[in-house]
Amino acid sequence: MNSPERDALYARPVAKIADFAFDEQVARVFADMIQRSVPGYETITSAIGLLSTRYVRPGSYCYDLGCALGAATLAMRRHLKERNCVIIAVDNSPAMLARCREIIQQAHAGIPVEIVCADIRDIKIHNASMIVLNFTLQFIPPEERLALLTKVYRGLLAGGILILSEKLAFADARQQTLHTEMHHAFKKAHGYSELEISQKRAALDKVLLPETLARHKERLQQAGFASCEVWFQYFNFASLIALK
Ligand code: GEK
Repeated sequence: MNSPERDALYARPVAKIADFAFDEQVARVFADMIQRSVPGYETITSAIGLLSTRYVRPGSYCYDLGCALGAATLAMRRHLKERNCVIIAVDNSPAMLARCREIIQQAHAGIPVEIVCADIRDIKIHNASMIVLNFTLQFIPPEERLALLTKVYRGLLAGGILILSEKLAFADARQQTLHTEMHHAFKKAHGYSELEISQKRAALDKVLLPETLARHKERLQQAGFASCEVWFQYFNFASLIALK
């Protein structure tokens, strides 16, 4: 991949901040934005590749739900050479998917990738040995999350894996403040200004709805998952492994 365009979308004062949307201008800078905004993003993405080697079964599907530019898809594909399986990468943003398509085509050929423009709440999921929700569930209205995770659970083969990565909220006010401020410190350390941080935060306020780790674990259990564990956390960003 060429080096990504630098994210400066919120660098200038904006009179009225609109809700964040995955449009063409976000798609252009997304690769840079997510690396500088999500602590541990690269570690999580590369671990998704490692996990795929262990979990993906021949003749099955891997789903990358909310694939954005396809980082998790590419990580899995790099590790799944010559395994008889297909990756299904789904996103409902045409702008993100147009770039995703280019990136996947430029990458070295490997197992087939089907790129699907759809809402992940509407697709069928079946015969899956691995499903990835890498920072996507947080954009689904909370009251619709259980139905989605139940569909994910049902679509997985026995012994299959879900990787669920999310921004977290904290029940304890001091922890919430600490993690929020440390996340902002992370963003500052990666070159974002106070103005960029506060304007982006306002844009995401009604769009990205984080929940507590306890709530996620409870819901995964309700959806049917036999076990789930956090395998990675960096401030208020965590990734869980749930097993069927
Ligand atoms: C990565 N997983 O780089 N249906 C389909 N896609 C959706 C929906 C929906 N209902 N809601 C949001 N999206 C990626 C990063 S980004 C995370 C995922 C972030 C898509 C949305 O269009 C965007 O591409 C993605 O979910 C979230 O590993 O921006 O924090």
